[in-house]
Amino acid sequence: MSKLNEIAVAVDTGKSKVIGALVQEAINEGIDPKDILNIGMLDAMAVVGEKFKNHVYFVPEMMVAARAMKKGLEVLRPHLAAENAKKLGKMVMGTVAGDLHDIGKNLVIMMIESVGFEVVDLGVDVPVEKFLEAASDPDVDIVGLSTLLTTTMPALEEAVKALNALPNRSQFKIMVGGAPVTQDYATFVGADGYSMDAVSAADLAKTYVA
Ligand code: B1M
Repeated sequence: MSKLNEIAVAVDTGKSKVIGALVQEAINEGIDPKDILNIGMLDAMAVVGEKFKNHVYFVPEMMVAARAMKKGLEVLRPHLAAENAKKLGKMVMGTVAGDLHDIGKNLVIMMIESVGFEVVDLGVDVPVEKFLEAASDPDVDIVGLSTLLTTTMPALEEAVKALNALPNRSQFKIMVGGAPVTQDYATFVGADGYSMDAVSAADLAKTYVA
């Protein structure tokens, strides 16, 4: 079995104790960290989601897979190297109220930090008030909102509407993303931008401070 397959199996079966060593071995073998992320981990997580949808896996299996993914990311993080030493800008980001998913948000944060932003992580299940308070910091260039559940899309809409009503609205951009979010939906709720993944989120963030 290839190292990337071993990593994928470790995510799928929630092997959080061994995944860190596997990721390190893959790095030592010279495998591109982006392949470790995309092929080893993200593809495996998509399989976990499919199994959940098809009632092969249930919440406990999703939880152990998520824990393994996080452990693997801890080792991978420093290898998704910084492109920029100087600070490009400041972003605040959170997962909206009612939603506890944070792997995607954390990955977006990791990528945006890696291109030179300071990112303040507001966490998960973030109430509108917390987004508003964070956005009133005059140094903030971008407010990011993530959601993974169709049931929490209204919470995203509510938060974006409230952010749009802030008196300092012209000082920051609003970026949204997450599996159920689309460009059309982002436009509909009044966000400035949408990205479908962490790499394009970092590219988009750079355009806002260029
Ligand atoms: Co949940 N879950 N989950 N879950 N979970 C999904 C999202 C689901 C699609 C599974 C399925 O049915 N196939 C489904 C949602 C269905 C829907 O809404 N239509 C679902 C459900 C139903 C639930 C519960 C309701 C289950 C239950 O309790 N019955 C429950 C809800 C809890 C809550 O939030 N209130 C629940 C719970 C959980 C766990 C806690 C067990 C765990 C989360 C652990 C954690 O995050 N710490 C979990 C997991 C792991 C998943 C799946 C399997 C994987 C999510 C993930 O991490 N993906 C997921 C199925 C799937 O996605 N295939 C599923 C990898 C991650 C890197 O991708 O988050 O999409 P993603 O992020 C991407 C992009 O979306 C984008 O970039 C990221 C990186 O490329 N992106 C942005 C994200 N945010 C962005 C912001 C941006 C820009 C881009 O700008 C600001």
